[in-house]
Amino acid sequence: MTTDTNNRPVNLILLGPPGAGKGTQAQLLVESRNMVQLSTGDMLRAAKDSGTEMGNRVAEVMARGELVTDEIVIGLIEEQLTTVQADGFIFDGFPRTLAQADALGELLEKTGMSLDAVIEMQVDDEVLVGRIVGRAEEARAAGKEARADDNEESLKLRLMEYYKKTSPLIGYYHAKGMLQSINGLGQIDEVAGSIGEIINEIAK
Ligand code: B4P
Repeated sequence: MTTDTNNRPVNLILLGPPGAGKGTQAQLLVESRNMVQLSTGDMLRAAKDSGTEMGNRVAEVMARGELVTDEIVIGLIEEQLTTVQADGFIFDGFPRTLAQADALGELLEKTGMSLDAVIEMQVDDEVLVGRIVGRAEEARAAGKEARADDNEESLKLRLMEYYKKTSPLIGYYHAKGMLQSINGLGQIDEVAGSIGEIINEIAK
């Protein structure tokens, strides 16, 4: 992967179904480009682990594979955007609904930032199931607890939620001229290469 940290900061959204590799690629961008990852999934899991009232409320919703309310996730992102300075943000798993997308647009405007690209990671459903079930098996083999939503039953609902509530964002961002779709089926470094090319082009 080509990296260049001297270029201007880039703010991007990683969009795709559960298991598309959004978190995996966001982590690589943090390491290679010093960008800041804003993962609503990680924030919600942290809230769950902290045992706060909000954490307890979201834990059950997430375990079932449903989306947490817009109000909660927009609040989490607003808190980060108004307190964290970064050489580019990666929105990982946010927005997931049209209301979240509108809220992000308003927040970016309010904080004087702009969105450079929305990268849609395309992966077939059968591959997604294999990856998620594989992650749960790996966790158990290592003596750890698997994620509560990494099972076939929750995944079915996560995929239904994605197609119903999140996939409309593809048309939303396409209409704004921001959508870039990539093949998310390759090896992790191949997918990272595709994302790197898009960022290098924007940051020129
Ligand atoms: P997230 O934490 O965002 O997780 P995800 O969509 O399931 O996975 P991701 O695409 O990041 O896949 P990953 O890299 O981990 O969401 C979890 C839940 O939180 C949601 O269901 C919802 O309840 C809640 N939530 C989060 N954001 C929300 C929002 N904005 N609004 C409402 N609710 C929200 O990869 C998965 C596996 O595949 C890993 O094991 C990885 O190693 C493997 N993998 C990745 N890329 C690969 C590749 N190229 N080849 C082979 N394996 C690969």
